[in-house]
Amino acid sequence: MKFVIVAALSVLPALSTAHCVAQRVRVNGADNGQLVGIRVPNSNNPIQNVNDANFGCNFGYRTPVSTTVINVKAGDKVGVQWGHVIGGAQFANDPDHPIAKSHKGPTIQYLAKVDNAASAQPSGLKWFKIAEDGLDGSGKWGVDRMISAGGWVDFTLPTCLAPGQYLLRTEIIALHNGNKQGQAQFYIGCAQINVSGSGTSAGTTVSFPGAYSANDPGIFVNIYNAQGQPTGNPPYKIPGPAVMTC
Ligand SMILES: [Cu+2]
Repeated sequence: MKFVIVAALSVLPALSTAHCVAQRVRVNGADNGQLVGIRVPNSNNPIQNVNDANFGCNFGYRTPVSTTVINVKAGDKVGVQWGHVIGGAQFANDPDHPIAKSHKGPTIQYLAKVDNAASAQPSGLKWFKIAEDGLDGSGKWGVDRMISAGGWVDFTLPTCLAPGQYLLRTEIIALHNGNKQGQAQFYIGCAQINVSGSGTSAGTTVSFPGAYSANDPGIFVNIYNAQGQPTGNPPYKIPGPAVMTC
């Protein structure tokens, strides 16, 4: 038995980091490619402090950071792909790719207007929400749908969105430890986009850090019952402002 225990411990470090990282952007189904037009952190570790100075676009980017700004039109369908590690699966049949199934929670998308999406600094920006996917009536979470879609989260850019350059802040909140304050996991990435169109609108803006608090009912929340099964009880209130409408 001793042998078995030692063998199990030796694989724990790899398996214990069942996290994820955003790494690809597609527009109307056309994939721009790995690490193109998106700032990708070297680590797949989450941020847990909602007041972290890097809550805007995460930190420790894989270098060189892409200089690509992805052209999109208001109304386009945009998708971001998440994976367990940069490159996707960590090994063949990786059960934690694109993310561990336990990591249930919402997927959320924000935009911030910038002068130059390739060079813009993420701190001090004004973010507005353009899409979100939380808990539906069948007990499925945004993360469940992301896993079913091979790591992709697709959403539609508002048709009335004003043209210009934006940082697209893509986020997953993993709530498996959300019953303990400060233990929700925030996965964040920022894509660099240039929107064309004739719209004039934006949504209600918030700051990151600033928009979330550790005791927000969508962050400090128990989503599993005493048997470790998802409680699956809507309504679940996704953190942040309302999604922009046209
Ligand atoms: Cu994790």
